[in-house]
Amino acid sequence: PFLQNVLSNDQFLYGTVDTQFIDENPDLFNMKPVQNRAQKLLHYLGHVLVNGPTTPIPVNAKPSPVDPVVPAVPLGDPPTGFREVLLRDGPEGFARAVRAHQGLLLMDTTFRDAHQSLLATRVRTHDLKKIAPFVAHNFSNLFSMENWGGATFDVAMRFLCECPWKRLQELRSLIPNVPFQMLLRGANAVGYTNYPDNAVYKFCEVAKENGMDIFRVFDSLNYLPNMLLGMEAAGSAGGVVEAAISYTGDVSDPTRQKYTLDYYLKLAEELVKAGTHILCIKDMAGLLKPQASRLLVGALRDRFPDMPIHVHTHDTAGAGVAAMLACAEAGVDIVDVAVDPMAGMTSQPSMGALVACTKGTKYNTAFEPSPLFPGISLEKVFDYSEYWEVTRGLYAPFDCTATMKSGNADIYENEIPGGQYTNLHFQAHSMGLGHKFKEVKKAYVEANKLLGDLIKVTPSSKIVGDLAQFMVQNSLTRAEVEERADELSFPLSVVEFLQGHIGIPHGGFPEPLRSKVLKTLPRVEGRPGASMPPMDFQALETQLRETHGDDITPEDVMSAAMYPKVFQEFKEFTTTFGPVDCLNTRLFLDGPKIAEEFEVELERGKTLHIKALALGDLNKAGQREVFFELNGQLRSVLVKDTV
Ligand code: 3PY
Ligand code: ZN
Repeated sequence: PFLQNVLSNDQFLYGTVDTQFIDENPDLFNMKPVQNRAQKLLHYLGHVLVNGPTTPIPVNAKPSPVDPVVPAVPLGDPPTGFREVLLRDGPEGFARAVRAHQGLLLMDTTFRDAHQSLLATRVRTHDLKKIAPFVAHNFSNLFSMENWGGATFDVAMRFLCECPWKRLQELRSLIPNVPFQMLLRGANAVGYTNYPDNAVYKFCEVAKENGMDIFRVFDSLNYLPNMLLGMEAAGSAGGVVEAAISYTGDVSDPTRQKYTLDYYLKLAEELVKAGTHILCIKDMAGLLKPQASRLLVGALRDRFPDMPIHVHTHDTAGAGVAAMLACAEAGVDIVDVAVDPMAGMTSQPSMGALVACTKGTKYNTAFEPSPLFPGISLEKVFDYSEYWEVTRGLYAPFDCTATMKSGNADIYENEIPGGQYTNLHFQAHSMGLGHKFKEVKKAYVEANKLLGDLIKVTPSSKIVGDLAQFMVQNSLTRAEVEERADELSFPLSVVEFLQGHIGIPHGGFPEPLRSKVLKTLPRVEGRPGASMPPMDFQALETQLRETHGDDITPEDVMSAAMYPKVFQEFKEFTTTFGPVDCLNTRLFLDGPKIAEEFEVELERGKTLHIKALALGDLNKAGQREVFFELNGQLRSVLVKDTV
């Protein structure tokens, strides 16, 4: 309002007043609009009280009423870790130090893949921030923490109504000593489809500026041109490039002839030639058996003696710890684990198990190879576990264990990635088709064969899943699909895959299926991003400023570049409901109870004291008045009852 008065005052604008001081100090007018965050949050809480959760809740369970206790952290800076080596010696020096390290290094996936696999990616920054200082102080010797990328970017905005960049910034300031790692879907960045090249480059640049260190780059078809683009983008942003070979099939089974040891070695050769700092085997479905680990890691170790090798797996069948121990014996440098209560089943193998099982061996993480790397203490893993066991309870509405009671060795047949296995299980149960899950998995196998036996990971796994669902819904067998391919209306994702929108699969596209489905539809030749026009970031920024006002950041521009509609809805949501990321998870998901008193910290030193007082009757306009006490004063909000 003040700004408007000044700018509409004729005497001020055109009169003889001396405005030199103001002319010379334009900063005087950098005024933040009144935020009214408290009132917006009351509006949100009132809305949840009246209408229930704003985020879709797949499981009929409430967040646990028990609050996690954060273990104590000593005063002062956390000990130094590998990040110091990285900042000092750069990606090459860092890779050398990792390779030279004696013993087994761990990446902790608790902040990303573990909850993506078990809790539908729903863990909020609020709960990550609380335990972050403990991690910095007690796990300074981790190789890295995976805390970003994959599905977290999309879910943060879409379902948690929080900014993914803010998560990265806040965690970075709380954990300065451990390298951060993200999952980059190559030319798909953090999305489900190919982006123009300049969008992938810019994304990596902004991620690096916000504190990201290591970029695990994969392509869902292991399509080399897409991988090279992602690697180039991560590398030129100054990041550590970890090229990841997505693993499928079984190199220990001589009858499996498509994805052989030779196939993986040749791909690794290309990635090493392209200058990757670290080589990763990304076993997204948990198919890497101990014997296959010995063969694959053993062969890579022989071929690339100086290259750090990192293995990622999922524990769906229950063989994850055995496989990771076999990898360690075969010469791997780093394996992925999750804290015990966030491990197992479709998540990573347990950190505690790996630490305990390697103790006393030369692959140990728990004894002192050097003063800089004192190793991981099992006692500290127990404390970390205690926090997560209770925190996991807050996410009961999303917990896969509501329906899934165990892992399953059938992944060796259906090859479904961990996160997708949980999703499909959820979907089958929520449609009342829980008893048909086996059928869905069988259809997945058939759909994969129809498409020519693909590497299956985001987004190719979704394409296979969409085709499987289509087959189940329409009671189609593989033979029927093949026969009637020219008349069926396939899911869009399948058609686009066959058009070449995500790249070219190993062994080429399935024929005659492709020709029958596409008929005269256009086909993308070669790498999809190469034929896409570059994204105009300047125009995008201008448009965002017009829509949302001037506090658009370069990070916002990247969010909108990746997910235009999701970003738009996220901005609209927070404009109405304020910074809901400040609410604790129970309040965010389920709202307060009447008479409940609680605190909301908006920022350091600015805390709201709120009490939910009462819910009014329905008025003629279909609204209810919700009464609160805010910092001792009575406030009310009117909420439309939509239930
Ligand atoms: C992702 O792309 O999100 C994955 O976790 C793939 O494994
Ligand atoms: Zn994974």
